Amino acid sequence: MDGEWEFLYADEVEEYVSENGISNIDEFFKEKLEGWQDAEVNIGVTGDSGTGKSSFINAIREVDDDAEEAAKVGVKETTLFPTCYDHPSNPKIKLTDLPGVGTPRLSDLDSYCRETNLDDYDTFLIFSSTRFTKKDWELAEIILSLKKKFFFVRNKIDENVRAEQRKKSTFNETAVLEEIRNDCVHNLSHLLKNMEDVFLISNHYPLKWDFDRLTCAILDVLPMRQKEALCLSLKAMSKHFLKKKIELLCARIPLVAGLSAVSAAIPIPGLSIAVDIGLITKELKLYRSQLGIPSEGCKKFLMLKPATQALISQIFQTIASAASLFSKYYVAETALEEVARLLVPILGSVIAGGMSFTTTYCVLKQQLDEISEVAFKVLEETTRLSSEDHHD
Ligand SMILES: Nc1nc2c(ncn2[C@@H]2O[C@H](COP(=O)(O)OP(=O)(O)OP(=O)(O)O)[C@@H](O)[C@H]2O)c(=O)[nH]1
Ligand SMILES: [Mg+2]
Repeated sequence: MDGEWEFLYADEVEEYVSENGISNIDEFFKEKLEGWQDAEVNIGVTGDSGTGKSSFINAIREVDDDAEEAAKVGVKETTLFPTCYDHPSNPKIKLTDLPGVGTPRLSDLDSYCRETNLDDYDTFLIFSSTRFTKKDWELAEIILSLKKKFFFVRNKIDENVRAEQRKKSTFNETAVLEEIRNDCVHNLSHLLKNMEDVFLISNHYPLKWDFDRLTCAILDVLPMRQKEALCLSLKAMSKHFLKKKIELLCARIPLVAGLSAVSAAIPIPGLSIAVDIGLITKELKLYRSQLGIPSEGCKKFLMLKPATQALISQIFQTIASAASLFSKYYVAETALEEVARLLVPILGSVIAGGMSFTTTYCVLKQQLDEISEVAFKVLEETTRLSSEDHHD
């Protein structure tokens, strides 16, 4: 676990409880849980003409280059004016296809910055498919002066790897990548500190090289609200990204348990507690969709191994009867101690000390663990199948 997301908005919750006690805390929890849906993220994609900016936007939006809603891709200069594209799963995630820095119409940086309104973006990706140019690093310096982050992206790595494969009988992919990385870092030495600060990607193979590391790095530079928005809007295509999602969902648990306990409606048979089952069911459904667990019977589901399909069916049954999770639930003393030690100081003894909170907290944590385990299996199987497809 990163540590960073262990308890989402812990400081703000603590401040709220110390100032207001639990008065209207349900509204406060709700805002903290749902607010990410209103957060806008604007990513500016820039770099020389033909480096693959538009193709990247299509890849991250998971649309084919020839789809109607795709950014136009071509061998001749195609992006002449800034064009904004919404992410299909969340229109508040915006990727702007910026014209290349060196295009004749905007050949000097001043007119480029004027036309592109750099202030509008949260972060920038600067693309190259060969060597980064003087204009690229001059633009990076301007972005830095605006106190914004940028990422250097060296695209079309598939072409380099393929060319090298043809040339040498002793082909060594790692050496090719290192050579390219070294060259970029050397070229941008005054702007880059580490070899990892440049991202080697191919839009045509988003599962390979640094494509995933790049999406995770973008997440890491965004403020929490936007980080949540982007993390919960992009599909997890790698174990690393899936882990990021799990960490975020886990960090929501104290908020969900708190809200469920204070707006408790349904007493659980056999237990002297009341929880909001509707809220818990909603959170379990969020785990399922966020972690890529397919619906029973759909195409993706049918491609999976029978054992994985059985685990998925079990998840659906559990979600459909969330209340039953509680009636058979026993909260171990160690869990009680953990909640008391870690969460009472933040949430206050009335919420965190209550049985409803602790039980809901433990149930959600256990369910998240179980669904996560299945999610890793699903990802592994679908990734293997799609790479087999590629080689056919
Ligand atoms: N092999 C390979 N080709 C790519 C990759 N990304 C883009 N291309 C190709 O490179 C060409 C230019 O891609 P675009 O996405 O249109 O480039 P752009 O940076 O948007 O170009 P402008 O709009 O002119 O600034 C197209 O033929 C793409 O198919 C990649 O990762 N690998
Ligand atoms: Mg373009």
